[in-house]
Amino acid sequence: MTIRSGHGQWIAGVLALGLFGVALTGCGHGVRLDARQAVPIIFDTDMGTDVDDAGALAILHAMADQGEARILAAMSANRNRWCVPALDVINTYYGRGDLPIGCSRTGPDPEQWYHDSVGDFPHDLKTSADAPDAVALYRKILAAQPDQSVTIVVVGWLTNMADLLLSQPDQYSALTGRDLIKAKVKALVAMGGIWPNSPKQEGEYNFTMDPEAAHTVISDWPGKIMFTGLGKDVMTGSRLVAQSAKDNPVPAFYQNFFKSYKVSERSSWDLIAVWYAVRGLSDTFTAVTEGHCISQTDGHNQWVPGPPSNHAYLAYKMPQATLAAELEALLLMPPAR
Ligand SMILES: [Ca+2]
Repeated sequence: MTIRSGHGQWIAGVLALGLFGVALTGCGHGVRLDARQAVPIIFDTDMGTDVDDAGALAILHAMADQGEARILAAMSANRNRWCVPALDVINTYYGRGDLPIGCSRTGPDPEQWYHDSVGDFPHDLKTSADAPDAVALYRKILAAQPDQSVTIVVVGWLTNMADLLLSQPDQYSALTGRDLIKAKVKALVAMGGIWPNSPKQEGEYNFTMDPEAAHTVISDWPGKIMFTGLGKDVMTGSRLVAQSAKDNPVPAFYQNFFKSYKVSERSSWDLIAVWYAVRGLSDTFTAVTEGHCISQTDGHNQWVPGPPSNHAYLAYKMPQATLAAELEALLLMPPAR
């Protein structure tokens, strides 16, 4: 089972701020969000080891349907054969079956439970090997985008980010990976880490699954990174499973997870990362910006207070129950198609 430690030390501290958040959210999202331009975004996942990845991609599609995001691609850091078909199933349900999908050729390869439902829903990529190498696809897409425009949200291991950073000029760009990131990427949002500090020798799952990649990105990424470790106590999925349309694959994935682990709802780590990547801090979160993160090659992370750096991490402002209800409402939004 995927075990990810939480953020309990912050909860008491943010409750008072959260009450303030309720008042602000009462006015609804329409006015505020209509004023924003659609965020060009690449979704990067370890799809298949937990179910919040499916929920995260679902709400990204829902926000794209509302004009808040423009999805450029979905990428898997997990090499497992079922990951790309699972992504394709969700993209197809939301009317974006032709969205580019890339898959790591170097990442870990765990297989859990997605294949129980993939075959029940329309898709045309039958195995992860049918998708191009994620790094090549990143380079192709980034090279074609305006400068400083792309947000990358990683809700899994940092495998593809490390491989992109270390990539060399190719047919898509004469730039190295580092220079291509500097030119094109506006922000990296990375779900990972325990903030401000993980216990020694006990890093968070997304860092420890590929600790060298996490260490490379934390130490050497040439741009801004927002780390998000929030979500353990933001529970979603139960209304989705109870109320969603039968042709929606996402509740089927949640049901598989619930059955496997004998639970009826799931934490929302990855959904929160996507929400922030599209909507920003808004009245939902605050950011801790004064300091920087150092990591070790075993995947644990430490926050060193000091002057602002290219690192920040996210803290709650909205109460977690309110956030859970808003995430579930996005999960239940029918596709615009
Ligand atoms: Ca994930």
